[in-house]
Amino acid sequence: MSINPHSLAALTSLRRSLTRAAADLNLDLGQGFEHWIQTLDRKLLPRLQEGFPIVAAICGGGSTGKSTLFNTVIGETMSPTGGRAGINRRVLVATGGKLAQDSTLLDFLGHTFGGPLHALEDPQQLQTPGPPLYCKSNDIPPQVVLLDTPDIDTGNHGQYANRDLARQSLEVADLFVYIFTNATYNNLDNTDFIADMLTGMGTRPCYLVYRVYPSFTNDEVREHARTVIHNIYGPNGDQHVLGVFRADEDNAVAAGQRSMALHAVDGEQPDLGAALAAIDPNPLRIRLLSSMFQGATYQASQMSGIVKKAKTHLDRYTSALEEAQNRCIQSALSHFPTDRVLRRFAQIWLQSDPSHIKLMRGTGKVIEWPLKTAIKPIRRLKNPEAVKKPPSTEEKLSQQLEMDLLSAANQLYKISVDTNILVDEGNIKAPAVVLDAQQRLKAKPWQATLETISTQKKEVLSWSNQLDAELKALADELRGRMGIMDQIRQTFAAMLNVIPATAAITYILHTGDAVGAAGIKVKLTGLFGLHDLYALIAIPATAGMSKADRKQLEQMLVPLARTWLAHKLKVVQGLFEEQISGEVLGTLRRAQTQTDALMTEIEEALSKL
Ligand SMILES: Nc1nc2c(ncn2[C@@H]2O[C@H](COP(=O)(O)OP(=O)(O)O)[C@@H](O)[C@H]2O)c(=O)[nH]1
Ligand SMILES: [Mg+2]
Repeated sequence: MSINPHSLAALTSLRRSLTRAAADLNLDLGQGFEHWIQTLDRKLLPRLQEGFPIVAAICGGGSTGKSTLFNTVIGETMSPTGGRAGINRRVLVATGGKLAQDSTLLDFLGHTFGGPLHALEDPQQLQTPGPPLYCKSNDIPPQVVLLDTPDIDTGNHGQYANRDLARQSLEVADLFVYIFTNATYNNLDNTDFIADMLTGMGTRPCYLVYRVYPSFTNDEVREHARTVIHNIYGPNGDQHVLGVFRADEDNAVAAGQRSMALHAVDGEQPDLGAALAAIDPNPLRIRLLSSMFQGATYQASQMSGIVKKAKTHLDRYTSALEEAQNRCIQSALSHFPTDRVLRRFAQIWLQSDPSHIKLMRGTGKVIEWPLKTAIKPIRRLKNPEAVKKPPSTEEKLSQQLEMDLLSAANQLYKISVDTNILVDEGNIKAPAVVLDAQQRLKAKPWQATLETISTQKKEVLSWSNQLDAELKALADELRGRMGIMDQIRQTFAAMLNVIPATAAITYILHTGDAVGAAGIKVKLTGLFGLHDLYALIAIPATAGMSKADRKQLEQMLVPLARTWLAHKLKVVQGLFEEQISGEVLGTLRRAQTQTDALMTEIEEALSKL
C-alpha cells in the first residue's frame, strides 16, 4: 500500500464511516480509537493534503545558536538570543506571508502543537511557558514553516525541562535542522537526548549545521558531522542527512551585528534557505508518513472488525427480539374463533353466489345433502340478527382474547426491556444502541399501557373492510376451483350446521404436535415466518359427513384460517409495536440499516487500501 490520492481518500472515508458506525451503534471503541482519530486529524490527514507546507524544526542543545539560526533564515530578529535572556520556553513558528493568512493552516498547526496559535507580539512572550506563537517572514521559502524550539535544560536532578513541549512540536516536523557546536558535537549526553527525540517518534531526515571555528577544514567538519550522525541515527545514518552546513563562529554575529553565514560543506544548495526552498514536499512526506499511514490503516481494519462483530450481535439480537415478538403475537391469538370466522365466511360466500346458483338453490331442484341440514343456517344467515351467537359464547371469546392479549403483552414487555434475550444457543445481551429506548419503555406507566391494549380487543375481533375484502377474494378463489356441483352442494353452509357450539373457540397450537383425532387439523404455514401453526377445528366424526366432504371442508378451512390469522396477526403486531416494542425495534432496525450502509463504505475503503 502506498500513499496516493486514492488511498488518502479511502483513509479519509474510513475516518468518517468508522466514527459514524461507532456512534450509530453506540460503540465504545476505547482509547485506541481516540488515538487513531487524533493521529489522523492532527498528524496524518492534513499533512497529506495538497499544498500543506513543509515543517522544519530547528533543534539542538541549549545556547547552540538555534534562535540565531532561526532569525537568520527568516531574515529578521524575532527570537531572542544569547545567554539566560535567550532561553526560550515556547515554540516560535515562522510562516511565509501567504501561509500566515491561511487560517485553516494556522488552526491545524495550533491544534498540533496543543493550543491555539497566536501571533507573537513581543519577544518577551517567548520566555514564559505557554502555547506556541507565530510570526510572519518574507524571507522564508513560501512552502516552508520553520520552528524555533524551546531550549531544553538539564534542570533539577537530570530532569529535562520543556521536554514535552518540545516533543509536541517536534512531532509535527517533517525534517529537523540540528545545530551543534564544537563544544557539543561529541557530547553524548546531549546527542542521546536529541537522538531520542529525533528517532523516537519516527525517523526524520535532517540538515546539520555546525557552528565551527573558521580554522576548521571542511574535512574536519565532515568528520565531526559523521560523529554526530552516528550518535543520532546509528551506523547507517547517512541516508537521513539532507545536507551539512558550516556556520563559522563570528563575533559580529554574537554582537548582533550580522546574521549567521551558512555554507554547504557538500551539495548544490549554497545555504539553508535555498536548500529548504528546493525541497519537494511530496516524496519527503510520503516517506515520512507511510509507516504512520500503514499503522492507521491497520488500526482501521481492526476497528472495522469490531464494528462488524457489533453488527452481527445487533442482527442476532434484533432477530431474536422479532422472533420473540412473533411468538407473543401468536400467543395473543391462541384462540381461534372458529364459529365466528366460519359464519362470517359463509355469509360472504352466500352473498357472493352467482345468481344462477342462487336461483337453483331457491327452487330446491338440485339440492341434495347436505343442503337439507343446511337450510336452517342459510335462513339464519339471510337475517343478520339471527346470526348473533348467544351472548355467553361471545363474552367468553372476548374474555379469552383479553387474557391472551394481556399476558402476551406482559411477556413482550418483559422481553423488550430485559438486558438479555434468551435463544437456543444462550443469552444475547441487549446492544448498547438500544439501552436508551429500553429505559424510556421502562419509564412508561405500564398499567396504563395494559389498559389501552385491553380496550383494543374489540378492534382485534372486529371485521374490517379489508378483512372482508380478503375473505371475499378467498371465496371467489375457492369457488373458481370448485366444480359447479360442489358449489351447489354448498359445503360451507352445511358446515355451519355440523360444527358444534363447543368448537366456537378453538386453540391454535404453537407447535406441529399432533392434537387428538376429534377434529380437523388445519396446518398453517409461512405466517410471519413462524413455525407451522395448527388450527384445530373440532368437527366430530359423528357429524355425518362423508370422508370426501371432510376433506373438502379441510381444504377450505386452511386458507380461511390462514387469511383470518394473517390479518389478525398484523393487527396485533401493530398494536404491540405501537404500545410496547416499537421504539426498541425501530432503534434496532435503524441502526441495522445505517450500519449496513456504513459497512459497505468501510469494506470498499479497506479494499482500496
Ligand atoms: N560568536 C558567535 N556566537 C554566536 C553565533 N551564533 C550564535 N551565537 C551566540 O550564541 C549564544 C546562543 O545563541 P542562541 O541563538 O540564543 O542559542 P539558542 O539558545 O540555541 O537559541 C548567543 O549569545 C549568540 O549570540 C555565531 O555564529 N558566532
Ligand atoms: Mg533560543
